[in-house]
Amino acid sequence: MSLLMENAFKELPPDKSVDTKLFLESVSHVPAFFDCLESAAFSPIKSDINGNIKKIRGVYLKDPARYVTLQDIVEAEREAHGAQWPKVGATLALMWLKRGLRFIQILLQSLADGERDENNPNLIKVNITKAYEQALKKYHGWLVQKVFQAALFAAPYRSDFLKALSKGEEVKEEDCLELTRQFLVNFTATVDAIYQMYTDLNAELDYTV
Ligand code: 03F
Repeated sequence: MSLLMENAFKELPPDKSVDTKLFLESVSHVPAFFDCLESAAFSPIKSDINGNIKKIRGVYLKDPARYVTLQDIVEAEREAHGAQWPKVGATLALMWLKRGLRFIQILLQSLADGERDENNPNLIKVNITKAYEQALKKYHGWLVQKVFQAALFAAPYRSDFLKALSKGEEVKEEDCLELTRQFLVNFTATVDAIYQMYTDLNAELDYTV
C-alpha cells in the first residue's frame, strides 16, 4: 500500500493551518497515480491537477518565508489583486485543486466504507458518481458533465483500482482498505481545513466551466 502511505499527508497543528511546503510535497504525488491507471482518458485530469500544483508552487517559491501557510498566499493575493481576486493566481488554482482533492477523498471514503453496487460488485461507478456529484458537478456546465460521463467508461475495476493504490503489489483487499482509512484521516482534515479557509476568507466562487 505504498502509494498511499508513502504520500501520507501530515497531521495539522491545532490552529488547522496548512503548511505550504508540506502540502505541496504530499500533493505532488497525486498526479503520478493516474499513470498507474493506464488510461489516456485521465490525462486531462492529471494535467489540470498538475497545473494547479505548479501554480501554487510557483507563488510559494517566490518567497517561501512569506508564504509559510496556504492562507498566507491567499491573503497576500487578496491584498495584491483587488477586484480580480479571488479569480486569480494561486487562489484560483487552490480553489480548483481542493475540489479535485475533495473528489478523491469522497471516492476513497466511499470505497473504504464498502459502498458498492451489489449487481456489479467489481465496478466503482457508484463511488465515482457519488464523489462527482458532491465535489465537482455543480461547477461543471453540460459539456464537461458529458466529459465526465465519458470518463466513467474508462473507470477501472475496483480490484485494479485497489491494486493501483498498492502500486501493483498483491495486497489483500481488506488491508488495502484499512490503509486507505488511515490515509484518509490527515487527508480529510487537510481538505476540510482548506475548504474552511475559503469560507472564512469569502474566497469561494461558484461559476461553472
Ligand atoms: C476547471 C476544470 N477543472 C477543468 O476545466 C476540467 C477538467 C477535466 C474535468 C473532467 C471531469 C471528470 C472527473 C471525474 C473522472 C472520473 C475518474 C475516476 C478515476 C478513478 C480550472 O479548471 C483550473 O483548474 C484552474 O486552474 C483554472 O484557472 O476557470 C480555472 C479557470 O479552471 C476541474 O473541474 C477539476 C477536476 C479535478 C478532477 C479530479 C478527479 C480525480 C480523479 C481520480 C482520482 C483517483 C484517486 C487518486 C488517489 C491518489 C492518492 C494518492
